[in-house]
Amino acid sequence: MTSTAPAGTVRPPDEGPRTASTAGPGRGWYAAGALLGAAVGAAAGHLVAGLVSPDASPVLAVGSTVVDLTPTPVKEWAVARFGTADKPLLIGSVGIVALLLAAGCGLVARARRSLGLALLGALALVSVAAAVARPTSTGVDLLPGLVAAAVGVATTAWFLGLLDAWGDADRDPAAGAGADGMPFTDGRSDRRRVIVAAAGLGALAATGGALGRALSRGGSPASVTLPPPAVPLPPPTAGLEATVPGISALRTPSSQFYRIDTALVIPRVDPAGWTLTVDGDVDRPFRLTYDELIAMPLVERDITLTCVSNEVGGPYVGGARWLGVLTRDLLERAGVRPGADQVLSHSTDGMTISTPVQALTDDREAIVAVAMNGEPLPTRHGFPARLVTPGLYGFVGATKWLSRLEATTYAAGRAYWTERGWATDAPILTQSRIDTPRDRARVSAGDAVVGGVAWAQHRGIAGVEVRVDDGAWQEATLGPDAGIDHWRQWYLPWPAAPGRHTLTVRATDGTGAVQEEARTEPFPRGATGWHRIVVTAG
Ligand SMILES: Nc1nc2c(c(=O)[nH]1)N[C@H]1C(S)=C(S)[C@@H](COP(=O)(O)O)O[C@H]1N2
Ligand SMILES: [Mo]
Repeated sequence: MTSTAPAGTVRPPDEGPRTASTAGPGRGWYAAGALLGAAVGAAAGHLVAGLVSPDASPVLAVGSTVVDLTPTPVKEWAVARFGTADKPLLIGSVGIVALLLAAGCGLVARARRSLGLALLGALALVSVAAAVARPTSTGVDLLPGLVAAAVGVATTAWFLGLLDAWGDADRDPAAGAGADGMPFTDGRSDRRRVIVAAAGLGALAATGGALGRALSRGGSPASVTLPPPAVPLPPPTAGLEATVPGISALRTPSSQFYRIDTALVIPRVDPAGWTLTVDGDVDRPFRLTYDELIAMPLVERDITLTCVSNEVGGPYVGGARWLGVLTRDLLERAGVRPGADQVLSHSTDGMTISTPVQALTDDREAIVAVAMNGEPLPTRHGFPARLVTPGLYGFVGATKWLSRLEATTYAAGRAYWTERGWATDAPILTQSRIDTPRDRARVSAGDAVVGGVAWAQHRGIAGVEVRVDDGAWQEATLGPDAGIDHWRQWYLPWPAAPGRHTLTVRATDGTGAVQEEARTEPFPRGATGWHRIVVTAG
């Protein structure tokens, strides 16, 4: 259409190079053209997804499928190596691979136009398949990928048409001259047109992508007001952090709280449309709105969460004060039938987590939490509601963006992580960590202090001991007690002699059991072993 050569022009037989520029656009231009077309298509898909279904965005849908298909050891490695940065890295890698494949389609299209464009379309359809295969998908999830395919192929076809025109003009300077009145342009104006078009497509892709991102943001924690607790705890006591520099705070600020989940885009759930369903093997299934949930009696609980993937000495543990409704109240209201032994909890993003009925109804007082550290749950920690089960690792008791509690049996339904080989029953193992000094730190000889945290949720910490080199175990001083479901700070003054020292810590839980010494990997039921660091005093 924008070609300067009339439609249907028959190219002259190859007359061989006439001037240096007779080659027209090189292969790189065709690769770049398809890459740009694909980027514009992906941006269009992202934009449509932002309007109708954020998770169905082409790149994100493929990314989520990659996460789900990744073997457990690789996932563990990624979490250990990159922490929360594993998400942007994954999205980036999926995007780069997709763009490289698109560039390849451009090279094919240079020689065989329809084949190249068909391959590009097929590439986009992979994202449609990924979006539809998501556990939470609905018919509307087809749309973003289809739009991406159509826009991507059409844009690429148009751009490659411009390249053809440039090539034709280079081969037949007269045609180029006719267009802008300058003889012997060798397709220079076509070249200019191509460059402007490329820049335009780049800008279009960036704007569409950004707009789609803005659109996927929904309800926010700032929009809700919570009633005071019916069963409040005494105001939080001060921890050791004021007196022992470098020790973990007794209560982890929400902004510093670890985050572990499979969500590429943090689900943004509008509390106005959200409901919590309690059903399955129950006598009286019911559904609550957000307002109905927070109108139930709210209790305050100090609970430390721990991820099963946490290595000895690792960071995936944090303590907070939560506000929520007892799961016991919810399950009693529904009337769980005698045969049910598992509650399968579902999240708005399709996660399933399985928790023993026992743990959700006994005196440990698990809750459906709506607030953390005195504020509505942050979006990344599960707004508007999440499960918090004292004593169980997060993957079996801490469902974020909770939407449903389904009473069932372990025999009847398997949860996400169970499918991937993790333990079905995973109580948190006793652990202790040295926060200060840091591993490999230099400390001044003389009056040093060793300090850290220890946890054995729902058994409590009875004592912590520290050993310097091969010396005797020394009893550390424990910090304030925030209950058996919370971690405990500890410290030990240490008159450090000059030189290199190994410091080891171990805890004893409330039942009198000493923390296991033998080192094991986190998979499949949590790491055991004593935390040990090396420091130099001088
Ligand atoms: N919806 C959803 N909930 C989830 C997960 C998830 O991937 N998706 N991960 C679980 C795991 S493995 C842990 S350790 C905790 C972490 O909670 P946090 O991110 O608030 O610290 O959330 C749990 N709840
Ligand atoms: Mo976890």
